[in-house]
Amino acid sequence: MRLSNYFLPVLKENPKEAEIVSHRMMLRAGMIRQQSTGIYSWLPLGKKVLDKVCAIIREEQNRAGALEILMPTIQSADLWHESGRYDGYGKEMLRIQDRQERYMLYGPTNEEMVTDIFRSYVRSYKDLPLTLYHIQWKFRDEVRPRFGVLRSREFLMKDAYSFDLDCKGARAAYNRMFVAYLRTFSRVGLRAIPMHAETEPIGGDLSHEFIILADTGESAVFCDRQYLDMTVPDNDIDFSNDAVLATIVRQWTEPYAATEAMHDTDGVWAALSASRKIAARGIEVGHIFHFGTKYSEPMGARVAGSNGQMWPVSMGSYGIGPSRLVAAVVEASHDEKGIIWPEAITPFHIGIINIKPGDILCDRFSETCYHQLQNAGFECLFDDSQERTGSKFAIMDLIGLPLQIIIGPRGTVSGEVEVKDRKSGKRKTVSLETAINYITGKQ
Ligand code: 5CA
Repeated sequence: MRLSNYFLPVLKENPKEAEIVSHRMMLRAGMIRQQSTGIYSWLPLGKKVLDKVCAIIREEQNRAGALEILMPTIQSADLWHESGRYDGYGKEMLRIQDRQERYMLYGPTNEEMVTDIFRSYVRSYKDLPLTLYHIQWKFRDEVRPRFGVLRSREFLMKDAYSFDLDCKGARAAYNRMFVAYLRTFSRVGLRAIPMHAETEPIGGDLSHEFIILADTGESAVFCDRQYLDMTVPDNDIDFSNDAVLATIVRQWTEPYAATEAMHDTDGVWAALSASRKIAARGIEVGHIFHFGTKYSEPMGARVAGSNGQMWPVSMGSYGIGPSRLVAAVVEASHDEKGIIWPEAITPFHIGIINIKPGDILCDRFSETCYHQLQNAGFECLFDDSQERTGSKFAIMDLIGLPLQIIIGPRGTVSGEVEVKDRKSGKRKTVSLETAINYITGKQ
């Protein structure tokens, strides 16, 4: 992509409404634009990152055996009357009336709707286990929307829902999602710690929040330092082996980890040595729940067991906020100059800066570099603009692509370009050929 053909509305000044780094940098890098309180548009650079995050989430959901569907954003209030949640949900729910004066709502979550889908088709335990998920916008009229897309009113959610004949099956489904979450967050470049958590307003008796440690996090969290060294299961993990998954979940839940609401200052925490205690702030990027028959019972989602008797299915729900996750990555990975994208979700792999467009050698080198890297499958953002050199460097650092190739008149006369690693800031002067071979050889 040539910058001259792109839409990258970077801001020179720090937007004053942005209190935390991720909000500030996402606005400055032209990733998002606020349209109304807690409601954002995603501009090209932001949309690319969001799509990459969703692609990783999808891969891991599919690997864990979940099936993708797409449910609407607008729901009928009738379903929520059936589950008994319509009144209790309070002002967070955006309630709408259509032209027929039917009561509708903009979905804050989809337990009711997915339970309705399930009960319409599934009758037998032979069709279980079943886990359905979708990635869809949600609306919650939060009391305090803030920090940009970290806590917005409209936000993207991946929500999965599991259906099993009994509690044992539901626990296995919970474990599959638990392990899928460990892998998902690790793949986007984050260390997420599963912590015992409250179950409201979804309900149930077992729940974990996946938390990223960050000073700007909204909640106080407490955990064992051991979590920072634990190894995430690799991609040949067998999701059909319940015993293996249960062992992994046990390992990842044994060391102490709790959100403020569940924190017990006595017992295990008190016994931990001071050097192992982490009392910090955290961002919740995922939340999983087992709630048994809370929805299947009142909504009549029953299946026949092996003896023919009908049972309400045992359910769980599993959420990740992809839009929040993008901001969480920025919180975790930046420096004073801007964002530093992890390889897996960077909007472009390489930034190519032509310092002097119009100069014959600079143009030739830049074009060769751009074409060869694009052809080798790398996504490149090629700054072919007439901006000042300082400003080109600042923008490239701000948008945080992992690798930069800087092509200027001084180097090109001796056939050389500069390769800069965004994270370490280290620069190397090498021939154009060496630079291209080095990068393409990394594939
Ligand atoms: N139905 C369940 C699980 S599918 C549920 O709604 N869980 S939740 O309320 O915990 O939300 C799931 C995830 O959505 C959270 O972990 C968080 O990553 C994201 N999320 C929740 N509220 C917001 C918000 N206001 N802004 C951005 N992301 C949010």
